[in-house]
Parts: sequence; structure tokens; C-alpha cells
Amino acid sequence: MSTGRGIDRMLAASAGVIAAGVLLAASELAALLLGRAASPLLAAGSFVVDIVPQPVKEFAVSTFGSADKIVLLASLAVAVLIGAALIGLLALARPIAGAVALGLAGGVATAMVVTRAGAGALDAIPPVVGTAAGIVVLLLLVRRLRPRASGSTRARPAASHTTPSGVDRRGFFLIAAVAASAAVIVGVGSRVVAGVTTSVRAVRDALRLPAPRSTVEIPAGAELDVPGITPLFTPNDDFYRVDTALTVPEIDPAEWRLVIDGMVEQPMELTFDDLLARGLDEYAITLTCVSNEVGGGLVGNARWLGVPVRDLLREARPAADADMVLSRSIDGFTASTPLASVNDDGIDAILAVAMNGEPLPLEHGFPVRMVVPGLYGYVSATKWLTRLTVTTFEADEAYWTPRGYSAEAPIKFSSRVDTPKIGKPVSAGRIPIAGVAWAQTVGIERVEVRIDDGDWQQATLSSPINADTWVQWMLPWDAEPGTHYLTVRAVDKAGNLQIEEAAPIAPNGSSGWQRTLVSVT
Ligand SMILES: Nc1nc2c(c(=O)[nH]1)N[C@H]1C(S)=C(S)[C@@H](COP(=O)(O)O)O[C@H]1N2
Ligand SMILES: [Mo]
Repeated sequence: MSTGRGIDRMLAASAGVIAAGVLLAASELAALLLGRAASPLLAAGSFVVDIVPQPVKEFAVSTFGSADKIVLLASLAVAVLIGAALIGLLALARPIAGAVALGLAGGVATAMVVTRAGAGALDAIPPVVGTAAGIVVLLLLVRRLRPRASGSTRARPAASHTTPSGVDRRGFFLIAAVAASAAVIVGVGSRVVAGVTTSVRAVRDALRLPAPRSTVEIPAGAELDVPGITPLFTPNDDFYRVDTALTVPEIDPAEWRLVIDGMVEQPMELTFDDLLARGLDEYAITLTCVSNEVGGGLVGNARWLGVPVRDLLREARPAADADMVLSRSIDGFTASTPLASVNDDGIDAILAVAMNGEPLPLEHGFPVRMVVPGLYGYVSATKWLTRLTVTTFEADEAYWTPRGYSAEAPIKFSSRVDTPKIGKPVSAGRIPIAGVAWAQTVGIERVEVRIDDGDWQQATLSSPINADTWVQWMLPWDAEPGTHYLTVRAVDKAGNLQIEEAAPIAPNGSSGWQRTLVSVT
């Protein structure tokens, strides 16, 4: 009977997998009925995102790029599959032990769900209900695979549908088929229904923002006419996205609240309409990620509609010894911004509601995010903003601070070559070398390019919109056949030369001059 037992083991493993599927599907259904967004798998994924050490996270981003979240979820799914199969095998040998193991797994999932930011005790119900359903299905299935003692009290039907060992495979297949299809239908169905009924995307599409009181004036010559150069404004669909959110938070503006609290004389709470009623102005600000390598693409420029944070803080009246604003996202992410940066009359730190002429895309923080010129995104640009807590750097720290990044991080100004493209040969003759350079809050004074070991040549700059946005630069080049090194560096309006020494992105941003190899044919 060894092959028969081998088959039963495989079936037991699949029983574990089906039970896990039932667990997940039943939690989705319970979450839908209760109006909760508790998906145990996503909660587990978010938990992993928060606990993995920084080098692993960097490895994931550099290896899988923006597919890192999909890779994470796929790996989790594989881990769940393996774990579920093992539980099935255990249940075949000892049903109670299998049930306990599944119960423990469900308990861990429940813990992950209820410890997510913004979760409450009610969020425990879906995974608990799901776990109970999974255990019932597991026991029903493995029972069919266990040989019965001859002294069984239950009458056995004629041997036609049981194997000689007394194993009821036909009953197993029947229950397995019903449970598996129910899990798929209920699980997928609940997700779809939840997606339709809570579609914040539709709310966003229908949202009409009031016209701004002022718009950014774009000077003549703000955009150079060079094929292959980065456009002056980055279209929303091309704008880089960096965050720790496994699924994009969906916040209905009608339910959005901003709490301003901490070391303030007058704590405040604002609705979305309260914020809009203050009047919107337009700002052009270039956003940069601390993870941007020299020459990299984690930088983008947009026109934002928003309200200055300083106006709100003026009403809240921060205490004299406060020195930080801890901004918090609905998903628990936090950023520590120096109070001085958001209070400074010369720095347009804003709460933004629109990006390039439309409400913020969900991925970029709908309905409200922060944008602060001159600071890396992780210390300033909180998306899905819900709270501003006035505090001190001594008393509080933000999401990335214990994970290897500086608590304060002004952007290191930099310059980048966009064309000729790296690794793409160009034909000999007169061609433009061009790119962008940024030094938010200060402005770019000049950009210089060196070809091979030649002299530094001054590039032509586009007319800057303001000091907070990047400028485009270009230099015509008589390219001769062969391979050539192009090096670019910038000087800011304060007279500082871009840092030559190469630095990694941690703890406070990369530095160095971009040097690219071009082959001319
Ligand atoms: N809620 C939330 N906001 C966040 C982050 C995040 O992980 N969660 N990441 C920050 C980082 S590191 C950057 S660089 C910017 C990126 O903004 P973008 O995705 O709109 O380009 O958002 C910031 N705001
Ligand atoms: Mo970032």
C-alpha cells in the first residue's frame, strides 16, 4: 500500500492548500460584509516590508525595480503554499495537531492584520472567521484520507467507493472540489465587489477642485528643444513612485481628516473642504528621492496645487521649543521635517491636492500629501497624509530613521545626462549633450560638461521657473568616431560646486559627478 499512502500524502498536502484558500476567501468575505479592508496576505506582506533589514530592501529594489512588491507578494504566496501543504501532511498523521497548526498560522495572520496602522479590534474578526472555516475544511478532508479502525462505530457503506485501506478518496475529491471552487469564487468575488463598492478611484475621477488663485508663470525659454531631453514637467504616469505601501491606500476625501496636534497651543482638525476653502495656489517643485543614484530617475518635476503648511501652523501656534513636524500617512508611514523648513516664509512647504492639473493620483498620495522644496521625499513628502504632529527630533523619530537613514536630509544638488542615452551608440557629427540639473531652494547657476579629459565647457541653461525646480541644460558637441567619456557637474546659485566624491544613497543621499561612456560610429 506504499503507493496508495504516497497518493494520500499528496492529497493531504493539497487538503492543506485548499484549507488555506478557504481561510483567505472566508476572511475576504467577512471583511467585505463588515466593511473592513483586512486581507491577511497583504497584512503579512506589509509586515514583511516593515521588518526586512534595509540592505535586503535595497537589494529587492535594485534587483526587481518597481516589480519588488509583486515579487514580495509572490514569494509570500509560495511560502503560504508550502506551509499549507506541510500543515496538510501533519493533519494526515495527527488531525488535531494539523488543526492547531492552522489555528496558529491564522493567529499570526490575525496579529499582522490588527497591528497594521489604523486597524482596530474589529479587524480581527475576518481572519478569525476565516481560520475557523479553514480548520473545518481541513478536518473534513483529512478524515477521508485516514484509514478507519475496523471497530468504527459509524456504519460503513459498501466497499464500492472506498479503497481497500478504508480510505474514502471519492468523498475527499467531492469535498475538495466544492471547497476549492467555493474558495476561488468567494475570494475573487469578494475582492471584485469590494473594489466596485469602495472605488475611491471613481470618486477621484469625479472630483472637481476649485480653480487656483494663482498659477506658476512659465518664462520664455523654460523648455529647451532637444530630442531625448527630460520634459520640463514630468507627466503623472511617468513620475517615479517610491513608498512602502503594498496596496495603494484608498481614502475618500469626504472622510479625510487632517489632525494637527502635539506641541501646539491650538490643536486642529480639518476636513478636505476646510483645506480647499483656504484657497489653492500653484507651486512648481521638483521632488527627489534619497534613493536616487547619481544619474538616476528617482526625481520628477510637477506643478502642485496646495496650501502652505506654515499658514496652518500659524493658527495652531507651535511651542517655542518644538523643532520638528512629524507627518503621518494613513498607512503608518511617518516623515520628520524640521519645523524651520515648514515655517520659513521663503520655503513653499505645502499640503498638495493636485499634481499637474489633476487631483493627486492615488499612487501619489490622494487626497492630500506634503511637498517640501529642498528635502528628500522620505523626510518631507508624506503621501495619504492624515496627521501633523509638532514635536522634537529628540522625542520622536520617523519611519526611516531607525532603518539607517538620517533624521534630517536636505537634497544634495545634482546634474544628470539624458541624451545621448547610455549604451546607445550615436552617429558622428554635431549632436546635443543635454539633461537636467536641480538645486531646490537655491537654484542652478551653471552646468559644465567635460568630454574625455578636455576642458570643462559651460552648457546653455533653460530659463528657470524658480529655484525649486530643475533646469534643463545642453551643450552642442562635434562627436568624433570612437568611445568618449562625458562628465557633468553643476554649480548652484550659492557658488557651491556639486560634490565630486561618490557617496552611496544611505544614510542621506548619493553624491558624485555622473560620468557616462558614449560610443560614436
Ligand atoms: N505614505 C508614504 N508617503 C511617502 C513615502 C511612503 O513610503 N509612504 N515615501 C516617501 C518617499 S521616500 C518619496 S521619495 C516620495 C515619493 O513620492 P512619489 O511616489 O509621489 O514620487 O514620497 C514620500 N512619501
Ligand atoms: Mo524617497
